[in-house]
Amino acid sequence: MRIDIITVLPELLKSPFEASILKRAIDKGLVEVHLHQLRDYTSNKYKQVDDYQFGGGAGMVLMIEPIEKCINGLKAERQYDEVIYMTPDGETFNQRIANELSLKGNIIILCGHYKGVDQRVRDLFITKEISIGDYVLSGGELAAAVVSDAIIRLLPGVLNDETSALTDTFQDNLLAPPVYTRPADYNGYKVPEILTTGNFPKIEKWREEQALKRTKERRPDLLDQ
Ligand code: 6GU
Repeated sequence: MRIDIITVLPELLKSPFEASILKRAIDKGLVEVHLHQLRDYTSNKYKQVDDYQFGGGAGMVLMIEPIEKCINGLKAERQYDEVIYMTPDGETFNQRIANELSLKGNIIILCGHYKGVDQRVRDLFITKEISIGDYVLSGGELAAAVVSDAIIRLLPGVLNDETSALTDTFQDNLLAPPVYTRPADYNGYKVPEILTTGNFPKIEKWREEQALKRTKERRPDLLDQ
């Protein structure tokens, strides 16, 4: 898989891909992540990427020209399955969308900024619009990092048995059960006894019950889906 991210703030997106699971996935060649500075695609000498909106109103809007140049330059090199625009008015991101996107080959992610992008960019180039929740961020960069992380960890070979995605919260629309590690007794606070018995069928049953209980208490909406 290859992810191309278009942004005016590539430095905000560097570090998430330089540590832990995402770094290992890149080092193993399971995914390529390329950051593109939108200003490099401007034709004016001030490298201006935004302008005032027609009709008046506060806030700058990203212009179509550099975005078109960047997207079309990428499309000339390879096929893309999806051109995603990160925006608070997009579809709310969830594990189902992460699962779907992890099956794609190459994707472009465009990060919005200021008041967003010229609507014609959305009409002409964008195939999917994603928000990461009902709150407003300064730009789409951190949201793009969130979406990329959720996708990359699902790619075959990225996680091992210890970090397996199969037992994640949200797989099967259930929250994950509680987990414990040593010591079994910490100043009188004990680990549930069942977990120390070695009776794996019973442990598995306990975990399923706990997952269901936790989901009922915290996220009953998931059980309706
Ligand atoms: Cl994708 N962008 C911005 N600017 N704010 C957001 C968001 C995206 N998702 C939630 N809030």
